[in-house]
Formats: sequence, structure tokens, C-alpha cells
Amino acid sequence: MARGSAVAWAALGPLLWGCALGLQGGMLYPQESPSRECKELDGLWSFRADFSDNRRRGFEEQWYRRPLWESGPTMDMPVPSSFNDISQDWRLRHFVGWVWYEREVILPERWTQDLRTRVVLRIGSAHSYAIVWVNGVDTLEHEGGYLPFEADISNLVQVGPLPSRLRITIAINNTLTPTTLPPGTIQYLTDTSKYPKGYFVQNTYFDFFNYAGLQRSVLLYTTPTTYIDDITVTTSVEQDSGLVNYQISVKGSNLFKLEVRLLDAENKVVANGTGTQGQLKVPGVSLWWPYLMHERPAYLYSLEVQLTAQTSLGPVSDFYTLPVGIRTVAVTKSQFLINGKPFYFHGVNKHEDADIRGKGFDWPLLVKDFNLLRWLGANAFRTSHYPYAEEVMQMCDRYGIVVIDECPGVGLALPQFFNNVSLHHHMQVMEEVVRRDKNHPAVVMWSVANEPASHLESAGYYLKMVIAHTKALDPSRPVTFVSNSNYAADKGAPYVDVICLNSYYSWYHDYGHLELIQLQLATQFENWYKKYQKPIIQSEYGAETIAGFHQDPPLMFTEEYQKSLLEQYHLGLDQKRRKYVVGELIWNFADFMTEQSPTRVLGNKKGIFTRQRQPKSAAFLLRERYWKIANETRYPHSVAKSQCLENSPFT
Ligand code: BDP
Repeated sequence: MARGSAVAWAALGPLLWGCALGLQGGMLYPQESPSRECKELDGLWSFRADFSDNRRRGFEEQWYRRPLWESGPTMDMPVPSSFNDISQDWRLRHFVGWVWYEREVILPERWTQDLRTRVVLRIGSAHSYAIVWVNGVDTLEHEGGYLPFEADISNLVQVGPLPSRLRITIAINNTLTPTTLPPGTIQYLTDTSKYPKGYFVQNTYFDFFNYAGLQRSVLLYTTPTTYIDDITVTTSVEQDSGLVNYQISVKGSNLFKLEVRLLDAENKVVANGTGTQGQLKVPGVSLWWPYLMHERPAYLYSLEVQLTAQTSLGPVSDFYTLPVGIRTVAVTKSQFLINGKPFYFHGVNKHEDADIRGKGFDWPLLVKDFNLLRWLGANAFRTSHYPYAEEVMQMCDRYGIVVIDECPGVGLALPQFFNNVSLHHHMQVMEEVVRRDKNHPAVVMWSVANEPASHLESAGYYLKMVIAHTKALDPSRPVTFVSNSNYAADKGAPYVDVICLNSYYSWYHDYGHLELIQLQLATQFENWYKKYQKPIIQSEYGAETIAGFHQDPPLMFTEEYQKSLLEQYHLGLDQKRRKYVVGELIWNFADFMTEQSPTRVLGNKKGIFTRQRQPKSAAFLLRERYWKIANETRYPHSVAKSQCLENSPFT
């Protein structure tokens, strides 16, 4: 594809769906409908960590065969939550190995007696390797945290009169190895004068705490036995009409009929179609715009899919409704275009992280974070450094927060991590990410990695393959990875559509010398742009700041230093903003937990909000800037700055 002209990915949408390595079926978000029921299994589960020396007692004694309490002492564990910060036991906080979860469920009779019902067990995520048993039967295994997986358990629950009580056992191993994503290493410390026999530590190469457990919802849901398995939607625009290309996969029978209707936000049918694929035309379309870019952002249509099928047990119907935002994404050599207009990312990097729950999904935290994003005037974030919960992605669609969707390709720091097994797994993870998030209008770009050792030859090949695979899976979006390499040494940049750069001037070097930032930033941008002629996003910058530390003139770790560092970066960014720099994402939205080390004070403190979501001084500075940029880049350019701020319900 020729570089230099706008590359309109949306137009390529229907070309290449399904170049998967081996994924079976879709991963539609579970929803209730006239044909589907959901039963959330959130709440208290029984829990036991396997503290035995080899961590394998649970398998040796087959803890899945009987109620977990019969195997020994258990504790209550909330789901969703990371297990690490829940108890007073320090061994559990740092535990590496297998932990066991168990819960009993009573199923409604119609789920177990009606053989036209399909019962599915779905786990939102289990970090990092999971094995699932239902009533002691080995049912499901999954590698990789941060992504959902599921199994049809109908044949386990529909086995005669009323076996309505189910025991679900899930063993989870959080060990990171050279072939997991993120990778890690286990180091045995063999000096017996210092360490007891068999002593080992988990080494990681990323800067966040390796929280683990059932960190997202677990649920059971039903579909009919012939069912809507997957829907893929891409959109484009032709004059004032929106085009919605859909592709639907059905499982369970070949004798079926599909009808689709597209409804606007007022529930008026604006287009309809039939069959497994087609194109819907929406004259006078309301486009999906990012927050603050347009007076009516985040417009969503609903795609209602209705399936009717004949099965050996009689007719069945299935209904699924997918939110659809109609928008285009394109990249020129100096711009990132949404709906054909230049888009500037003014946003944040986040983490799924909070007190007590760790990486556990939490509704109050979710809504608070989105209210803070809107207050800040942020229009985007990157899911640093793993895919976030599906509910987060749905909020982004609804609030118009643009997402750079990053996979868990973080910490690829050592040469041995670029091997064939890892490459294969990484490609599979990208399949799972794309399968889960492909229909979110908010997702405008995939990121396959954060700060890999991209100066290595082997990394160059590896990144080339992962990026090519991701593009084949989804030709409708640009692909990137986030680099902290030198422009002259980086071997992955030739394959990306947008260059994403992390730099920490006057933080990790030239300590305290804020006066150098503008020069160093200009050099960084100019070097990269000259070499690649691609749009650039400053994907991380920031300073460690302990809320309440003050010093003027500014010193490192104070609120004044964070503010001054940001100001210097902003001056540098403004030099290139209307040229080819298309975004800035602060590191980080909020303080977050890391491993313990002499350079981390109860975690990473580069947040502009504390871990408890209270603003540091820099948050006000950034807010001022983001609202100003929003007003300058708004389309159509009709709202004055003061109006914009005053009229906002979030001021
Ligand atoms: C970057 C990493 C990020 C770290 C940050 C930091 O991408 O995960 O937390 O540095 O050091 O290199 O604060």
C-alpha cells in the first residue's frame, strides 16, 4: 500500500476476516435477550493456595474431585479480585504457583432439562494459566491472563433428572516463563548460605505488580443449540451515508435464516438485511465521533440480529444486539484521521489497578475513572500493558474515549524471549484480542507490544510477523508497537503505521535538568520523522511524584517538578503538534502498584491522580491544556474556549 496517501483501513474491512491460527468460535460479550440468559458467579468463592514445595499437591491429591474444603483449609475469596492484597498473609501477596478457586451453583431446571438450551461457562480472565473442572470433569484450559475464554458445558449439566448443582473448580498458575505473555523467568537461588533449599523468585521485566486470580467476572449463560456465534462489523462512509458491513457466523445447524436490523439511538429502524453477510446503508448517517471532537460524540446504532433455525428437536430462535458506531480511521504520513478529520490523541495511559482489589474489575472504580477522564478533557487512552475488561471497552464506545488497544506484549526485554514458541503464542493472543475487541468503534489502533528490545535483529523479525498477522486479522485498523529504542537502532518501526515513542527526559537521566527537555524532544521527533515519515505519538512521558511533596524551585518527586516537567514537554510537543505529532499520552493516569524495589515507593507514583483517584497539581495543568487543545481541534470549529469549559457538565 502506498505510503503518503491516506490509507483508509475501513474500506478494506471485509477482505480478510478469519486468518486465524486456531481459534474456535467467536467471543461475543454475554448478554440477556429473549433467547439468552446470564447467571453471574461473582461473589465469594472458596480459595486455597498450594503452598507445597513443588506447588503440585493439588494435582497429586486431585483437589478438583471433591469439595475444596475437604482437601484442607480454605478461605473466602471475592471474585472479581486479585487474590494478592485480600489477606493478611504475606506469603499470599507474593505467591507464585497454583491457586485453587471453587464455587457451587444451582442451575434453573429449564437449563438442565431443555435439550435445545446450550449452557456456557465463561471466565472473563484468569491470570495467567487456568484449568477448569465442572463436577470434577476436566473441561477447559487457557493460557494467558486478561482475555476471556469459555466452554460449552451442556453435556455436563444435561445428564438426567435434576443434576442442578454444579461444582466449578478453577486452578490458576501465575508463573511467568520465557514463553508466556508477558514473559518472565524463574530464578533458583542456590547459595545455601543465603537461601533455603529450593528457594526461587519470579523475575519480571515490566513495571507493574503481577496481580493474579479471577480478576474479571465469571458467568454462565445460555443460547439455543443453534446460535449466533460471532458477528464482525466494519464501517465506512460514502458521501453522507454510512455503510455497515456485517458478517455473522452461526453454529449448530446449516438450516437457518438470519435477519438483521440497524436501529438508531431513538430505536428507529434505519436499515435491514438478511443472510450471513451484507452491507447496510444508512443515509444521513450520525457518525461516531470522539469525545470533545464533535458536539454529538459517541453516537451508537444497534445491530439486532435474529436467527431462526430448524433443529432435530424443533425450531429455535436466537437474538443478539451489537452496538455499532459508524466511523472511519485512516493514516497519512503526518496525520491520524477519524472520519476524515485530523485527530489528536490528548489522553492518558492507564493500568487496571486499585487498593485491595488489585486488578479486580470494579464498577465504582470504572465510573469514577471515566468521570475523571471527562473532567480532564482526555479523549483517548492506551490499554497499557494488556487488554482491559470488556466493560471498560464498552464505556469507551459510549463516552467517545478513543483506545489504542494493547496486548500483554510487555517486558519482551531479553533476547531469549524472541523465540518461535513465543511468536506463535503472541500471534494467538493477537487473535484473541482482535476477536474480542474488533467491533468497538472506540478501538482505533492495535498495539502489539510495549518497549520490546526492538534493537535486536530477532525482535525485528518477531515484530514484523506479529504486526503482519494482526493486519491480516483486521485490515480495518492501523497497527503499532510502543518503542523506547533509538531511532537508528529500532528494527520494528518499518512495519508500524504510527510511531509510538516513550521517553523520560529529565527523569531517568539528566536528573533535575528540565531545561534540556525541549531540545531532546525536538531531536527525538526530528530523527524519527526524518527516517520514517510516519505520524508520531508521544506514548509515554512523566515524572515520579509523591502527592503532597512540595519544593520550589522544583526538585524531583515533588508536585512542582511534575508540573514543570509536563510544561517543558508541552512546549516541545507544541512545536510539532500541527506538523506530524498526532498525540500525547501522559504516564500515568493514576499511581499504581509495582514490585518492591529501591526506586519504587509503594509503587509507581507517576500518576497525575493518586491511586485513590485524587488529583495532584499536575492534573489541573493537564486539564487546562487538554480542554484548550480540544477546543482547537473540535469539528466543526464553532465553540469558543470559555463556552466549551463553561458549558461542560464536567467542570
Ligand atoms: C516505561 C514503561 C512503563 C513504566 C514507565 C516508568 O513502559 O510500564 O511504568 O516506563 O518507568 O518504560 O514509570
